[in-house]
Amino acid sequence: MIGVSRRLALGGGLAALAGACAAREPDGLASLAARRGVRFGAAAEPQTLENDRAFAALVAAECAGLTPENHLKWNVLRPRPRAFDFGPADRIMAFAERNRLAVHGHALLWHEANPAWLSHELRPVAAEEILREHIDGVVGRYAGRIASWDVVNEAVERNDRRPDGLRRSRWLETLGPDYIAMAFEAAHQADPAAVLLLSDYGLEYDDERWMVEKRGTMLTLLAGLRRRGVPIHGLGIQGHLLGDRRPAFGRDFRAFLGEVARLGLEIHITELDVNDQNTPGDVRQRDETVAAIYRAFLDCVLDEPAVKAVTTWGLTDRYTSKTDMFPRADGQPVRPLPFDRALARKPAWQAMAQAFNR
Ligand code: 9MR
Repeated sequence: MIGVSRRLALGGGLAALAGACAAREPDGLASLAARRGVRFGAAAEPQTLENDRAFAALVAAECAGLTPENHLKWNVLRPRPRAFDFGPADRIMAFAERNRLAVHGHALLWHEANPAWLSHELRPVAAEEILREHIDGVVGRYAGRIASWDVVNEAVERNDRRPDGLRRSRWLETLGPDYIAMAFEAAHQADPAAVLLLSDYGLEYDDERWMVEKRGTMLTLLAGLRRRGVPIHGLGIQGHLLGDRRPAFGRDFRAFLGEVARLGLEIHITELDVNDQNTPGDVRQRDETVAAIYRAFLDCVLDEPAVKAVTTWGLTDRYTSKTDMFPRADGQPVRPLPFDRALARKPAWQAMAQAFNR
């Protein structure tokens, strides 16, 4: 006779095999995306998931993935040197595990959201040790539980005018360009199964000169890392789209995705949203504009089989960092995401669903 715990374990195993989850909506974005081999997820914070039950249920119904929006960043994890505060990250992990959401870790190295002590302590003699201690501590703690990581975020900045196009961050200044390879190696050692990404913004539009150039820089960087055998598995394209310009995701962006795939890399869309700070029209018109941008973008990226994940930066207009970062001049609330503030599906949701169904 099989004992209760054994039966539960078997049941859980079968459900996991089928990719099933009781709370997941059969016609939700995660289910639609899964049919074409793409994981749909969203970024969120532990406090909103814990304090807003309707929102938490929506995340469980519509998502298969979850990105902690802020709580794996240095300023949260590392308030003091040599100490880690995993409290908030553990809480969001617990939510993800209860709801069988694959977690995407964001981000191991970034030039923003760092504690003040880091720039004082980052000297050439200590920097490599600090980097390894952090990555080993964080990736090691969640090994086997965090499916993929933004290992280095926003490493390219052409305005910094280096011939290699790399951003002049504290990491680069103290360790040189090899800090990138070092970070990937440390992450791979701490969790050999995790999918490791280099992630960036400003790669999407065909008609923005600086983005055209940035795509070139990115390809050179990725090809170099692959050639050297650095354990990098994918490119994260943030996908912060603009609600006041033509959705020019055409031949060039599509070709770029193909080039990345030819390097043997996965592509994840890691922070998708549409900034409607300057989108003209009433709410209905703005929603249609935003929806058309989601649709054009997803039609382009889903055409590339290397695209394995699509994550929106938030899920509902109720909780979006765009509210503070890009408020509208007319005082109207921003509407960058697929669900409105009442948690109802918007035209952007329909556009995403159609793109996944196409
Ligand atoms: O949405 C995030 C916001 O709540 C934080 O205050 C901010 C600084 O940590 O970071 C925002 O997320 C950014 C992400 O980490 C990296 N890409 C740009 C995102 C902002 O749109």
